[in-house]
Amino acid sequence: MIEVPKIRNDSCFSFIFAFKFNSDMISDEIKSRIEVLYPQIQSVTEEKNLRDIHVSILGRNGWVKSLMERIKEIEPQERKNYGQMVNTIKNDFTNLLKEREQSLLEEALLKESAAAPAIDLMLPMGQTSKGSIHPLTTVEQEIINIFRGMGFSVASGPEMETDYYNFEALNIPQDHPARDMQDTFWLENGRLLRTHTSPCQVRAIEKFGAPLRVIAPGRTFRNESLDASHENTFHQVEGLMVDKNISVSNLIYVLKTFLGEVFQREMTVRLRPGYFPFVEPGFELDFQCMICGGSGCRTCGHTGWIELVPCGMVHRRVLEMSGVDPDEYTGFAFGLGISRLVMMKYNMPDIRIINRADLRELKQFNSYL
Ligand code: FA5
Repeated sequence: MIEVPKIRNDSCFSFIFAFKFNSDMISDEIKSRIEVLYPQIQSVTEEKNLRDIHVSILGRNGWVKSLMERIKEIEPQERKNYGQMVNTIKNDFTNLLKEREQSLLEEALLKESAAAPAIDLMLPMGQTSKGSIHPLTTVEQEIINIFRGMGFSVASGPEMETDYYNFEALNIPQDHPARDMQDTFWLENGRLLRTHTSPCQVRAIEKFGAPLRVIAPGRTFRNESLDASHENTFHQVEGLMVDKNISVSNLIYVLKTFLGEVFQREMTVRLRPGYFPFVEPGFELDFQCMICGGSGCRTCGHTGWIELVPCGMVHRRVLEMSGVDPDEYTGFAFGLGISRLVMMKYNMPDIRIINRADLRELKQFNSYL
């Protein structure tokens, strides 16, 4: 037997050395190859060199493969032993190479962390910026909470609408001059970007019937020239209440309660006539200017009133077209511009700040969150 001093105790290589073949030439050759390879693997320091050794032993044209091919040179009665031995060599070298690879990796990591500058865990943290909720989202959520408290559910509708829901079903037929009240983005597929949230009224009545109390907040789009109070993409919230005996008093009560909650004070409101084909009568609800208390100032254009919510009693044709009997049910609807409400609540000088998403601008309004 050959003495192999460096072979580990737990290695199966010792088992190999116990083999005796009739072909001494082969067994001696195997043993001396192991004697060379084993210390070579143990002492390799470069990952690349280890990979080369791996290929030379276990690769497609490696040593183990050539050992397999030599089985024909072995006496038939010894072939089983020989095959077993070649398998053992294969498994042992596979494990040995894997272990060495792992220890090289650990050595490299240790070297890397020793070279890296030490981290002082006691150093104070640098300035980190905390995210916050967009003012528009805050106001929209506030609106939802207030109306939920009054028994309203939240509905929605698609931003890409059909002519039918955006106009026809709201009593605005083709060629009706009211179509020009809202400059529309028409799409190539014949649809349009909804110009208001009022289509949600129709969709909600069709879906849920009467009685009904819903609000529908969402994005709306108009092909308008932009200025400090006009955006082409802005948010509205539609409100709708349909039931027996609903009157203008219910409308005033709900909107007055809503505004009182939003501005956290008793609000003085008034209704002026307003024209919208889907309500009859139609109104503009104004509230008394909070800056001057109604005596007139720059904010309210010296009128003492600020225009806020277009609204009215749902037109009987709209109820009819949506499948509700207007002799049995009546209702009110309103369409509030949320983006304008955000401006007022946060004292925002320009509506375009809302969509521009410039943190330097938006940060000014975080203190309200
Ligand atoms: C409407 O859109 C109606 N659908 C509202 C309505 C609903 C009336 C139900 C009756 C019953 P109007 O075009 O006035 O109405 O728009 C409603 C609100 O949206 C305005 O008061 C304003 O606050 C806001 N708004 C309108 N255009 C713009 C714009 N370009 N940028 C920002 N806000 C706008």
